Amino acid sequence: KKLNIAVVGATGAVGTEILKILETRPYIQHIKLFATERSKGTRIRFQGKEHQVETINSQAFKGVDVALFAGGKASQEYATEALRQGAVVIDNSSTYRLHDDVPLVIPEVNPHALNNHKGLIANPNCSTIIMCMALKPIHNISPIKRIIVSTYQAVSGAGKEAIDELYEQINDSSNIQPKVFPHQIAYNLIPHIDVFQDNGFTKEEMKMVKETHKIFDDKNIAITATTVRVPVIRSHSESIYIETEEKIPLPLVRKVLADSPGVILMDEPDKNIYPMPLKASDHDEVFVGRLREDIYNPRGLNMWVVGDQLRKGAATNAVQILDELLKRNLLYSSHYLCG
Ligand code: 2RA
Repeated sequence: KKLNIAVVGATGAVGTEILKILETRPYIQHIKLFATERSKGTRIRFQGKEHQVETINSQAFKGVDVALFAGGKASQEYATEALRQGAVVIDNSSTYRLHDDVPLVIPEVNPHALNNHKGLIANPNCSTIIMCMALKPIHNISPIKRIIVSTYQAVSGAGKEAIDELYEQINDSSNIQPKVFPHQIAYNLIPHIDVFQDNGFTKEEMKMVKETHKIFDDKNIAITATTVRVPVIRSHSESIYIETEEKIPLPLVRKVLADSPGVILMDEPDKNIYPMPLKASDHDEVFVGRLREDIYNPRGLNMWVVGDQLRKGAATNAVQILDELLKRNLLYSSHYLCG
């Protein structure tokens, strides 16, 4: 059976990528595109047909098999309504990620979490996905006990307006009035992503802690994160230090990473080859390089990881969740089950 799909937030930075990836999938019968009032009426070509972007109405999800929410406020307002109308929901917002009955899934890492889904599946935060893709193959050899991560996050992680803001500031630096970011982002770094929490960390930093615990099903990993916005258009980079329970020889780390689906080992420093945002952009894989054993701790390992956060960090992962649901024959919503 082919599917009726809805994409909510179809005209935003993540929504646009979701459509690009869905375009390649053979299982779509019909697509409905939703966005806010501002984008109403926009025409988008998808699989050879023109579609008009609509705003969500009370019957929006009738007959929809799967609704992909690109993120933001729409999830809070409409995800449960989509479920009620019988759709399986794949949600890219942070709203439901930590709910006990909502699987938080990276298909290469914890696909089994889908088995008991109740209709709503959450897509993890972009920086979390990128980190977990690089770390899970290592965690499988010897459990990771400690993670210290600093991120270098592209402006597109904050949406389309954020990209415009960076270009505007570069084009005219005489009159800068930050709107999306709390400070000028051009020629600057901002060590502040999402809101500050009582413990001094930002919500983005705590997402990396809590979501990784849930995805790895291991609350004992001591994780500390510093998340930084950088004036890069696309692809997040992460400097990651880990400590494993046992020492893992570096050649073995290289081998498991090179063999991991969705990961590309890019680590030939003698040839100036290492991951960079410009190289990773528009790719679905996560790139890992600069692998080196810590000088002071034989169980310590440093690495540099880069991934396109709009692709594997958001859209690709969401569509892969749908692929995985189909593969496992798990495409039903709780509403459907209850009749
Ligand atoms: C960011 N992690 O880059 C966010 C997007 N979900 O701002």
